[in-house]
Amino acid sequence: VYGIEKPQGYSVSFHYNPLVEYHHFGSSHPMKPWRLTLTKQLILAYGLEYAMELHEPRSASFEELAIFHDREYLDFLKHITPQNMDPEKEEYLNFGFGGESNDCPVFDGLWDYVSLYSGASLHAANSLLNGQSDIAINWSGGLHHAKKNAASGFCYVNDIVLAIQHLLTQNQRVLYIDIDVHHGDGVEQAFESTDRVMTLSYHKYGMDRNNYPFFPGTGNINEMGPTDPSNRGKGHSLNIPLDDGIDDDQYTWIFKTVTGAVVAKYNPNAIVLQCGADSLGGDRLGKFNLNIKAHGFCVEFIKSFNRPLLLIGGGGYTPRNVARTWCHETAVCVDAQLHNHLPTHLPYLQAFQGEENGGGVLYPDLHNTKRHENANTRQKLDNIVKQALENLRYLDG
Ligand code: ZLV
Ligand code: CA
Ligand code: ZN
Repeated sequence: VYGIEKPQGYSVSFHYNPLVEYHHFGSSHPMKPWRLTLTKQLILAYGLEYAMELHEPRSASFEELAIFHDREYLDFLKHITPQNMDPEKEEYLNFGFGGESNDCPVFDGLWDYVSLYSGASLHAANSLLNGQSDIAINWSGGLHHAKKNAASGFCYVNDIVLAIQHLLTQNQRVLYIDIDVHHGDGVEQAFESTDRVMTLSYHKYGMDRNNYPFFPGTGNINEMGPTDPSNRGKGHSLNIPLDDGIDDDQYTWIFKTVTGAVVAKYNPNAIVLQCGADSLGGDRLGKFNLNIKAHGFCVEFIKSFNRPLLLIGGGGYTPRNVARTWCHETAVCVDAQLHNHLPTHLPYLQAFQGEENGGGVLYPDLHNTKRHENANTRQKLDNIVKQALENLRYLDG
């Protein structure tokens, strides 16, 4: 704005098609694409659009999605509607729909929705590939549970796998890091047989009071992918199982210790960071106790490695805190500091007011909202780190 020189710092691109906001999973479903409207409004109200390049990507095509997904599954996704669906049909269950919880409902515009968020991740990856940006952001993506032939956990198409596949066309090694409170099982599984992708997920792991496993039930410390020594993917998945109520200090410590060791050892050419905001305190589904700045620390830390970086969204079920977090993380990318007091001209300002802990601010204290007792002890975390560093030795071959 103030002259013709290229500004210092990183060039950041923001990939977002607003059509994605108009899709609804159903009124009682926790996934609210509307959180993306709030995120975008907050980013605009703080003026962050002047510090990055905005892109409105087109939808991904059937052929682009077929690079990872089975065609029969995509055919099903493309044609299923609430009117023509038949829950009795076997393919419906086989493709991950229905079931008692109905995590993955059929809703109007499903195909448009999946191709929009996937198109944005592909476009963001492309912008890294052609050198247009150093950091590319798609808050509408990050749907890490989708399998090549099945929907799972609110995820129908795996935009992360597609974006990584695209990055692999010009990068020898891609590191995937996942700070969503759930295990990034779909991405892990997709690349279990290659050494060109390493996956690292931090998540809640364990049983609840009624002895049900926290979704998806995988991701213990000893799950490192295939163990067959002839498998190239051996040791290229690392899982960090955490317990309820983990706090800022514990999380940032374990994140920096383990992630730092992984980056040093694997030396990736590009990094993909899934920033699921359900790891915050007060999330409707999550069990952790993180504040926004601790979550954002993960972005700062990854950014400091100076590798092409793709930032994508993911879970996040308390929409106002999702918006706050992703706005803060957008600011981290462009090196901006934001005022705690929300801009007064913010549309939907009401959505951020009248909260117990700090309505009207960007950084409320989330520690005491829907409090989860901290079940993580120093000793347990030390052991996890020890085991994780030991697991990394498998990378030596
Ligand atoms: O954030 O909660 O626990 C990326 C992501 O990682 C389950 N599904 C399934 C397996 C048996 N249970 C059903 C239990 C339902 C409990 C009530 C809900 C209420 C309405 C709709 C969905 C849920 C729900 N479902 C809460 N947790 C689940 C998980 C799936 C979590 C996906 C996380 C997605 C976007
Ligand atoms: Ca995770
Ligand atoms: Zn999640």
